[in-house]
Amino acid sequence: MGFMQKLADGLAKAREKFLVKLDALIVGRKIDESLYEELEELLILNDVGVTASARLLKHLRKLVSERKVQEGHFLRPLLQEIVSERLGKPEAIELQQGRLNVFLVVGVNGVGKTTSIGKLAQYYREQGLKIMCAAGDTFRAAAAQQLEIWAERAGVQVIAHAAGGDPAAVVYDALHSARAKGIDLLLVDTAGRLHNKTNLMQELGKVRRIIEREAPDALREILLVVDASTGQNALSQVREFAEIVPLTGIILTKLDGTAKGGIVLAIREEQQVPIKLIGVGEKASDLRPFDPQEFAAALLSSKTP
Ligand SMILES: Nc1nc2c(ncn2[C@@H]2O[C@H](COP(=O)(O)OP(=O)(O)OP(=O)(O)O)[C@@H](O)[C@H]2O)c(=O)[nH]1
Ligand SMILES: [Mg+2]
Repeated sequence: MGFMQKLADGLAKAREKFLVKLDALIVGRKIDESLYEELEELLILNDVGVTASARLLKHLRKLVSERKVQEGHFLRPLLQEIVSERLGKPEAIELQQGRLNVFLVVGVNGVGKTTSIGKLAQYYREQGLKIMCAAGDTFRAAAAQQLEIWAERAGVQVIAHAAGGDPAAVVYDALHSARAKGIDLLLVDTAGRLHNKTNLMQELGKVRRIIEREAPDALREILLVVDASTGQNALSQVREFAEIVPLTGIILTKLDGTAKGGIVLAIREEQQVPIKLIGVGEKASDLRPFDPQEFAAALLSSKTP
């Protein structure tokens, strides 16, 4: 199965729900003020958010007048064009060869941090890299075991301490072990934390400082995992985590489970942090680099790939 097909399958819920409504709205109508208003409402209902929807509509009006379009059904390809343009270029994750790279993975409870680390471990292992995972979630009893299951599947080592320990100590040990073993990539899992719990957020700051201190220049990515089905709440998660650690990218998970894909646009328009990876399922191969063009096509193209 090709990538586009898999992505379209992953986005099937969002695609069906949105496209059926979009087509019902635009097909057979003339483009006028009330159509724009209803379209804006539809975008807002699909998690695009008020700010991003307004910008999209402004862009759409401009294209419509430039191209002298009058029929509603032309709006769909125009929207696809606008969405892929506004989402910009893909932002790839790049590793430095021949030295230790560290990814710190953070986010609120249950968004898919551990699963995404498992998927990343498998992906990079298949690329021939030496991978290690650090079980920085010492909070939840079963967290380390969950990581170990993924790691075993991928054939990579996990550094873990007893539950209740200090995550910074786990990370400290993992960094030293990774150095000694010539590891290319260390993936650091962390406990799910609510962004309004100050002490847990401070702990995250500490983990980051340990990495910067023990392995200067190794911290390649600080990835915030966000569940696509949380809607506009995702925006405040990005904002709050970015205040504690300098986020380099977002992993947007569970896009397969949401009937709304609009959060991708809301994040893009309202936050500085790029979406780098998307999760469209629970299998190891269901974590993908985020490609705006492909995403726009999978969501809006009339041709199912
Ligand atoms: N459908 C779908 N499920 C996902 C995806 N990513 C993760 N999940 C599921 O989401 C659930 C939670 O995933 P975890 O990886 O345990 O999340 P977590 O952020 O580590 O959770 P805590 O450690 O408890 O904070 C699991 O059942 C995963 O299989 C995805 O892209 N799509
Ligand atoms: Mg976890």
